[in-house]
Amino acid sequence: MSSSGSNLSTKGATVVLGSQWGDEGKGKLVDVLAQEADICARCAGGNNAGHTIVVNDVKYDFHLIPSVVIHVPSFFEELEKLEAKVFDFHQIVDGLKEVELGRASIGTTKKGIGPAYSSKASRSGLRVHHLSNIEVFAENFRQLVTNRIKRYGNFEYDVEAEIERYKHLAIRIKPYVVDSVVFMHKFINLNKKILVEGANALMLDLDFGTYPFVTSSNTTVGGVITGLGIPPSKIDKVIGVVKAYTTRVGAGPFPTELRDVREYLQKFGSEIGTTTRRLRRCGWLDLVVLKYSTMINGYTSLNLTKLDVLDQLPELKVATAYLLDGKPLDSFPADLDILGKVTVQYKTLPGWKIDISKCRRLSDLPENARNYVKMVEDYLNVPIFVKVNESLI
Ligand code: 2SA
Ligand code: MG
Repeated sequence: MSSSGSNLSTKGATVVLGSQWGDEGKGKLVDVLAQEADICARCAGGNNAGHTIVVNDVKYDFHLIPSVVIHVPSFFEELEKLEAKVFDFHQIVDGLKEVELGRASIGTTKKGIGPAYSSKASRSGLRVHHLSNIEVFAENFRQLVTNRIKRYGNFEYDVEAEIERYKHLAIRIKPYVVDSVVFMHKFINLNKKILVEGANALMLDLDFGTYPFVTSSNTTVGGVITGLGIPPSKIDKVIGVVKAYTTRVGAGPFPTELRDVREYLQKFGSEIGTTTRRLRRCGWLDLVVLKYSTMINGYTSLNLTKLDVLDQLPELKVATAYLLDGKPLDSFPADLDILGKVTVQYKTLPGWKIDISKCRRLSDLPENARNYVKMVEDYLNVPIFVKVNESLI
């Protein structure tokens, strides 16, 4: 096991990605690594994401900073608390679409992410540079809303007031806007330490996640390239953040979800959504998910988080295979009907029943906790560094 892995590369970007269904603790790792970074960039997602960072007992919630699809008013709200392109109507449409889906709803954050990315994919979206010509912006904006009304019926929305609001926001946002391709390349060529933070996580990826129960962007390593305009050869390290158990917010398949440990994990792991305050669904660690995740993202190291949440459990289960008609599947199935039919095969490990929250080195951990870490590392064949509270060990 490597003792560190926290140093940022100067040979290319260091990327931090969520390896499960999100909320693995990317924000905490990024907070630690950012101290030595020259540049921090987000490459996907928007204000659906949520980070809780506690510094000296003060809790900060981050959603957009730094980000890709932007709800401009939230961006300023967040900046103000601390010191692109989602519009309010996208958020309204997100809610209407969920109602329309009824029992099949995705359980989105209702932050307008799906509708914003769908405007982008249908080539009718508005980009941050459109704000430099407010008349053209206004014309396109009216068209975009008209199209949505045609599709969803006449929802209540004051288009002209929104345009007026954007006239002011356009001036305020200007100093923060750069051409990200030029910006990133300048720092790449100077061999600066670049830290890239992915949003959400692999299993929520639009292409590789549990479609349609996914978000609308590429949350995998490909999203780093399309999101920032940097070539794959300029990514040097990919750190996958892995929670020592699994959680998921919203609807969709979750093979290792378990009722009997759910309350324990929700309580001791504070598993509540940062953006929507929904309780997160909880279950055992799933190595089938992590193997699939490692294949796609090619992690150079893993950061195992929240191991101390498992402290009081007498025994721990870890999913090692999905069986269909008694035979193990090759990988995580794309077909949710197949997924619905699998039986999960578990390995049971003894717990450690000791408070490890003060452990600072891997060698400080009790043997059973070290074995748990080692088992994950061996299964995935990727070096792990562990994080308990604030230190990397
Ligand atoms: P959306 O809003 O269209 O992106 O929702 C689609 C699915 O993606 C899930 N999703 C998330 N899952 C975990 N964490 C997220 N951020 C917040 C947090 C979530 C919250 O950090 O806790 O507060 O509820 C996040 N954002 C999107 C979402 O649940 C849908 O399954
Ligand atoms: Mg989160």
